[in-house]
Amino acid sequence: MIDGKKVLFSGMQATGNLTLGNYLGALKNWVALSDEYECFYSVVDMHSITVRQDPATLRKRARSLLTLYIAAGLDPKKNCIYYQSHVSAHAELAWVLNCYTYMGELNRMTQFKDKAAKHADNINAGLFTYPVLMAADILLYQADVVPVGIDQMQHLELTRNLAERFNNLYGEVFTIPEAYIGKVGAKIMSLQDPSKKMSKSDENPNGSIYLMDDPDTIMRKCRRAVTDSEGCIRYTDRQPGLKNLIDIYSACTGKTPEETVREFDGKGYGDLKPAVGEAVISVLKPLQEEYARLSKDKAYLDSIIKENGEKAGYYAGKTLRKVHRKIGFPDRIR
Ligand code: ATP
Ligand code: LTN
Repeated sequence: MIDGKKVLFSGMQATGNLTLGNYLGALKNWVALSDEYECFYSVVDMHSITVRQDPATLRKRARSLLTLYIAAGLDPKKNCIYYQSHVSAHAELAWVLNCYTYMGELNRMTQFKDKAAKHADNINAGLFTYPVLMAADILLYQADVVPVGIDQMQHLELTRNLAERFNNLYGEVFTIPEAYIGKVGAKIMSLQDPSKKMSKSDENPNGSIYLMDDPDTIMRKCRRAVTDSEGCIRYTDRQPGLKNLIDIYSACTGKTPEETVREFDGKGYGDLKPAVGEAVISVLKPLQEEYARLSKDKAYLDSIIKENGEKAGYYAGKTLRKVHRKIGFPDRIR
């Protein structure tokens, strides 16, 4: 609890350009929850280097992601929006937690297996212990709730297990966090292959709608989305491409999938696809405009980065000191 409010933590990696999946699965929920909780939203740049990055690009993308958080509607005066690498307690707690995590637990992580297969030439120890750093992120702020897409559930389970293991050994040190998965949009699939999630690191740019895509591009990608030959608008796992389009439309318009199916009753894919395009455009247009405006205001962004980095450091430091005391590290001499 901070000032009588429950705490929320979440983060995104500064790798690649954000997709509509990132927005509907995560960012949109962040905004919806931001009044109710005391929120920490991190640009997790330390996670990004588990895959090789070009330094100049990483720096640019990290700033762009932080700007997008604000452009999407998070008020940086109320929400702590900051760079993970500016708060050294993340690395310090991750080290401690590494010593309480079993190899077997990390071996089971499906994201590790996927990423290791994708980057076979660079299966580094950081990629393997990635979930431990994520646990440190969450536990440092004593977060009650963590809004993520479904793909992150396994990491969140590990975080809970680590927190419980630690508390069993040392008393009530960490709050046990809960995942928050949005009802619609928790897993947006690729427009070209509806068996795969829409991903910012997909090689096929037609599979993903990027948050910065212009209206023509969005329309073209929606019209070309892979569907099926049944031709009838239903919401079923047998028609995964169509189901995904219904999910996107519903998430963008605030309707339920059932309402969407009713709206398109008797109509065909040729009606639905451009409607999905329009719905996406109307969600992304204000976000893009705000992003363009904010990006020009260097002094404002710099002040946010400084103030929020310090605020995060304050809360993270409190937890880290408690952990150090519990595990038997000597007190600092003041
Ligand atoms: P990458 O493709 O590089 O692994 P990513 O697109 O999966 O990245 P992350 O930075 O790992 O993006 O995820 C940021 C947040 O967006 C997470 O909460 C994740 O669950 C959510 N997310 C990512 N892709 C989707 C998707 N297709 N549908 C819903 N949520 C998603
Ligand atoms: N692993 C997450 C990003 C992430 C995160 C976190 C999400 C790092 N630390 C803490 C929620 C809470 C991902 O790949 N999407």
